[in-house]
Amino acid sequence: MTITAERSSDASARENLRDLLAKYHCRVHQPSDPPLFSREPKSPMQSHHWKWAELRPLLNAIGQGIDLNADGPRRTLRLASPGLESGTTPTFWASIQVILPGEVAGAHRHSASAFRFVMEGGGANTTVNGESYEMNTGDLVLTPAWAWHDHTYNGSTPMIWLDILDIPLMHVLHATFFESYDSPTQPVSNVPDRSSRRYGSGLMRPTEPSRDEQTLNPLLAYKKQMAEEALHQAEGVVADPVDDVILEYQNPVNGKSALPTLSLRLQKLRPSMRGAKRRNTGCRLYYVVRGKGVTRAGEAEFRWSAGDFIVIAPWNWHSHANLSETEEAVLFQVTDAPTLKALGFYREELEK
Ligand code: GTQ
Ligand code: FE2
Repeated sequence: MTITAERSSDASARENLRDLLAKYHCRVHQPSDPPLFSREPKSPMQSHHWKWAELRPLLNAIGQGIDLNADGPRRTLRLASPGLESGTTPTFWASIQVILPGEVAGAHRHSASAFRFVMEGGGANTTVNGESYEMNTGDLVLTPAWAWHDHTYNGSTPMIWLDILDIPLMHVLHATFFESYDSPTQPVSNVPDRSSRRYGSGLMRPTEPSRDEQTLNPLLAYKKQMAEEALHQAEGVVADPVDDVILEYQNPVNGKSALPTLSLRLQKLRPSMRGAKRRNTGCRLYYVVRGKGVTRAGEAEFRWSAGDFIVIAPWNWHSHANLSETEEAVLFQVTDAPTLKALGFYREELEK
């Protein structure tokens, strides 16, 4: 018997078994099924670049066109990467939230972890489990899984921030929980910035963290000034060959990533920096805080400047360069590396 004949008789045997097995909610692999494995990741997702000049008018359009009811969904512009059905990466979504003077984004909680990185404006407040944190450009505020949160804004011009949530991961694990609070805002406790007072120095911490503080990150807000100062101090010490000077916002109790699923980072590409190439499982999203540069990802070349976003698809070779000889470039980076590492799926390669 030839090999082709064997294959086709095996194929028809499999096909013939299909209905019998299906009756008992079982199946065998069919020749028409996609292969279980590939030699290396084959993601339908493509790396992508969103330019601030193109996002800005879209944000104005959703600001004018979409209502924000205090008990309804948020007013957000989602970054939907090419090749994915929805969302920015297989595990997390990036959206830009627009809030107008006087508005309230009402209180709720969900099993997805989230955070906000303020892109423009200031003076909004996010209340997280009764603690209230002011949001100004460059600040980071966490809303860990299942924390009540609402946003209020009393400023005079529209304010925008980056929202990241691990929604696709929550969906694929069928672990969605959501609850609305019974009024638009929650009461603020008499120590409104408790987590900052206990953990905000980044150097010292309470000798006896409570049980709750050890479960999820007990530090809810990271101020721009402290993060930038830390990054400045790190300059001139050993740098990353790809990302140059880079620091992670850490959980001060266990030294791990700020959220269990996501690592949040601030990095500086020094003037004229030309980085090495890397590829890794999982995705990286970059938001350009300031500066000008170029990122190469797979076959693509993205020339970026302040306000742009770049996402790197899984296992795409990527590298960065700062195009200025005098100005530094500062990027805020999010990666789902903690998810992949926790599950044994993390790999990376540096081009030699
Ligand atoms: O601000 O609570 O972009 O619940 C998506 C879901 C923001 C939020 C989003 C949310 C929020
Ligand atoms: Fe939310």
